[in-house]
Amino acid sequence: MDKIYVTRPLLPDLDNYISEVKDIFDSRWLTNMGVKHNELETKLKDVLKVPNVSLFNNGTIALLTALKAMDLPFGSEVITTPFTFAATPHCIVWNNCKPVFCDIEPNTMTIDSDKIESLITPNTSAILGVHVYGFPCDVEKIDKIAKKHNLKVIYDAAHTFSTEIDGQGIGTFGDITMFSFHATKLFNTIEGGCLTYNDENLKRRIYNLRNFGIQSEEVVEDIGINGKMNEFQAAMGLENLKIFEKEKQNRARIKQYYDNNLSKIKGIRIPQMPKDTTNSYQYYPIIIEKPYPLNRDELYNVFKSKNIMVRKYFYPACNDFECYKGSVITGDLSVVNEMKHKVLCLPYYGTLTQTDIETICEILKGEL
Ligand code: T4K
Repeated sequence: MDKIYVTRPLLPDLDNYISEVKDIFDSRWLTNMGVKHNELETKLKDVLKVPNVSLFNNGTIALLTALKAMDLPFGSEVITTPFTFAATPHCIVWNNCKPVFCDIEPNTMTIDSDKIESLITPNTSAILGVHVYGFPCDVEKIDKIAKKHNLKVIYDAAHTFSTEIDGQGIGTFGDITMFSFHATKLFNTIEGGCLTYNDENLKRRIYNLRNFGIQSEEVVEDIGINGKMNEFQAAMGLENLKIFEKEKQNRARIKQYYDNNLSKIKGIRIPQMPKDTTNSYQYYPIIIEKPYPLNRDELYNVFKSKNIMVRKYFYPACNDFECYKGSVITGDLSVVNEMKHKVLCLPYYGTLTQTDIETICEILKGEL
C-alpha cells in the first residue's frame, strides 16, 4: 500500500501554472515585488477580509518581522503557548525577547486566556496567541487583557487561512497576524506567508523590514532582512486562490465522514469549533483517552505499520525541546503536558480517497 500522509499540497492544473510561468519568463521579472506578487497581495485582502496584507517568502520570516515591527523592548517577555510548531517561540528568541509558556485550554488547545494574567510581569511586552489546528484563540478576552496591561497582541494564524469569527476576518484581531502559505497549508504558495494588520502606518515599516530597509536606490531607512515572495510563489498563490474553496468543500466532506464514524467511539474526542467561527479545515485532530483500548502512541504505531503517516502534532511540545528545557519561564502547563500525549492528526486533504478514509475509520474502530 502506498503511503498515506497527514496532508498533501493543493496543486493547480499544471497547464494553468505553466501559463503563469510563461508570463514570468516573458517579463523576465522574477522577484522584488513583481506584478504577480502585487496582484496576489491585493486579492488576499478580499479573501482574508483584512485592510492590509504584506506578502513574505515564508511564514517564519513573516512572524519574525511581525515581532520586529512591534518594537518589543530588548529582553522583554512574550507570553505564548508551547503547543505549537517550533517557529513560534523561535521567532520570539530571534527578536531578543523571552518566551513565557502559558497553558492551553482543553477543547480548542489555544492559549488559556484565564491563565495569562498570572504570567504578566513588569517585563511583559506582548501576547503571541496561536490559532492552533484552525481553532481561534479567545480573541475578545485577550484583547481586554492586552488593553488593561498595555501589551501588544500578535497572532500566529498559520493554520487559519480564511477563517472568520462572526463574519470578521481572523487576521483583523490583535495588532498583527501571520499566515503561513507553506506547501502543507490549506492555501499554499509552495513556501510563503503574509502579515495582516489594521494600522495603515505599519505598511511602510513592514515593507522596509522585508526589503533590507531599502526605499529607493539611494535611501535605506531601516535595518531590514530579505523576506520577499518571488513571482513563482505568487503565481502558485494566484492559481491556488481559484481552487482553495473547492478544497475546503472536499475537506468538509471528509470531516463529515470522520465525524459521523468516530464520534460514537468511546475514548475518541473530537474537539469542536466555536459556533461563531468558520472552519479552515487545516487539520483533523482527535484526542485519544481512556477507555480507548490503545494509548495515542500505540495507535500511532498501528497506523504507521499500515503506511498511514498520521502525526502527533505537537509532540514534543516546545517546552520539551532541548533548546528551551529549563531555560524558559513557564506557568502551570498541566493541559499542554496532557494533550501532547493524546492528540493525533488524521490524514486530511481533498484528494484522500473514500477507500482510504474508510480504512482509517476501520482502524480506529479496531476492525482492521
Ligand atoms: N506557526 C505554526 C503554528 C506552524 O504550524 C508553522 C508551520 C509555522 C508557524 C511556520 O510557517 P512556515 O515558515 O512553515 O511557513 C510542517 C510544515 O513544514 C510547517 O510549515 C508546518 N507549520 C508544520 C505544522 O508542518 P513538518 O515537519 O511536519 O513537515 P513534513 O515535511 O513532515 O510534511 C508533513 C507532510 O506533508 C509529509 O509527511 C507529507 C506532506 N508533504 C509535505 C511537503 C513539504 C507533501 O506531500 N509534499 C510536500 O512538499 O512541518
